[in-house]
Formats: sequence, C-alpha cells, structure tokens
Amino acid sequence: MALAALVDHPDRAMRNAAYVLAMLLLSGAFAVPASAGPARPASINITASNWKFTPGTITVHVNQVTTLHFISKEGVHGIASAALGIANTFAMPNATAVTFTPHKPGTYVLHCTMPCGQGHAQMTLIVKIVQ
Ligand SMILES: [Cu+2]
Repeated sequence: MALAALVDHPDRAMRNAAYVLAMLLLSGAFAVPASAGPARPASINITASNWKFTPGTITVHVNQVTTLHFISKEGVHGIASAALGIANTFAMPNATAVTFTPHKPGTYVLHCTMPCGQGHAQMTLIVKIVQ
C-alpha cells in the first residue's frame, strides 16, 4: 500500500502509522550513507627482488591510510614518491614499512630509488589511486 494512500486512510491508527513512517523516511533513518567516510586502513605486503616488486601494481583508495610493508628476497631496493607522500623507504632482508595517505586519484609509477644492478632502471612499483 502506498504511503499516500495510508495518509488518507479512514482508520486513524493507519494514518498515525503512515505519519510515523513518513517521519522516519524523512529523517533518513533508513538511509544508507552514500559515502562510508574514509576507508579502513590498508596494509599491503610487497616483496622486492632483482629486479621487480611483487605485486608490481597496487591499488589504494583516496584518503585511505595505507601502510606498505616491504621485504627483500634479493638485494636492497627502495621506493619513494613525493607526489604520494611516501618517504624514501628501503626494502631490505629485514622488513620495513612506510605509511601514507593518498589524496589525488591517478596512476603513479615509482622507480626503485636504490641503484641495484642491471635491471634497476626498469624496476617500478605502479600505485593506482582510485576513489
Ligand atoms: Cu634499484
């Protein structure tokens, strides 16, 4: 039964019920938030080796506090991004981590910051920032 029909219902109790329902709808009591606010913190493990990061592409949401945990299986490598606010961080046999919060969507290509050998120039981590 449509709400409009209930509002004009001959039975007073039904009219009251319709009124309460209308107020609840107007108050947004049943509304699902369009945006749940900042996403929960993310944690991503990245393994470095000669000469790649695995995974080579990661996806992070705008305003999502994200921690990258690096560990190297081979050699010492590094990552940094001024645009993303990622401080220079080395991937070593001991795990290291860096936390950042991206604000601008886009695809960012981060090159290894540590001269690490013949494949160094091609060693990248692609960070996709999405809404
Ligand atoms: Cu390198």
